[in-house]
Amino acid sequence: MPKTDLWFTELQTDKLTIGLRINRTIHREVTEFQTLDVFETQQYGNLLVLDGCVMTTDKDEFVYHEMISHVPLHTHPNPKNVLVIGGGDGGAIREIVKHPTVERAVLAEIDGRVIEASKQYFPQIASGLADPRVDIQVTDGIQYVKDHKGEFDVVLVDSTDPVGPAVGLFARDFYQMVFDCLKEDGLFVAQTESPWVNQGLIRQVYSDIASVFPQAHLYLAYIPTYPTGMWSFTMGTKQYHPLRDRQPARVSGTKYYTEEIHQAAFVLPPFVQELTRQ
Ligand code: SPD
Repeated sequence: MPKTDLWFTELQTDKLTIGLRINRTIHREVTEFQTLDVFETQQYGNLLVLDGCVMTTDKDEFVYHEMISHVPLHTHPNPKNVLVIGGGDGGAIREIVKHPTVERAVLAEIDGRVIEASKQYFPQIASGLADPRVDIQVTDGIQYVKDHKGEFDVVLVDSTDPVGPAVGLFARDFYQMVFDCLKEDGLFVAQTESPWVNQGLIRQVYSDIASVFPQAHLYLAYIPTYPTGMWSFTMGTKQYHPLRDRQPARVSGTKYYTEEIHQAAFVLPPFVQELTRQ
């Protein structure tokens, strides 16, 4: 089949784009909250785009979903109740339910159309949503944490970028609510964008999380379709330390996460370390 000359382009900043050659647009809609597109790319398989921003692709999704899930779940000695805010594609849930300790995994996703489109066009990413331990709540994650105090061992904030419906998920008030919805030894992780192009945001988020939680830790992973490829996650913990309390691997068959990657992810280049200085 001849290669087409159609491209999806994400304007990552006003000076930076990523371009992916596509075969076709598979799906396009405007939901109650955002635009939702699915493209078939030639390099990375199907691509999910919300409000013009790359969310995930078939081929590189495992890096993000393994790292947002297995790092916190291997920091907690016995994670039973886990909450994902956002994450409607189901990738984080798929990784969470691999943990034998997990008894309940709640998905609080504001846009039910993301869940449905993911089941239809990304079945291998959404596969974990069918696990009987999963409780899917189509609801505002901020309201959900307000209403569930002291309930969770681990919370993951698998948000979109800090525009549109996700803006409130990058705020100190929200981190305080997450603190309150965790048990007394709970911990949380949020996806916190690229150290190359979101330095102000990372500095602010790290400082906000450090002002709410006794410990804050930033770690990195390499995700080719996200702006610059270098991606950050920020962890807030009440008690456990991600390196000193790291548990032996409880899951097998991961394609990015290993015990060594867990340790190495917290080793930061000085220009990233600098973003965590108060
Ligand atoms: N610009 C990329 C930010 C995407 C973060 N969330 C991705 C959702 C995948 N579950």
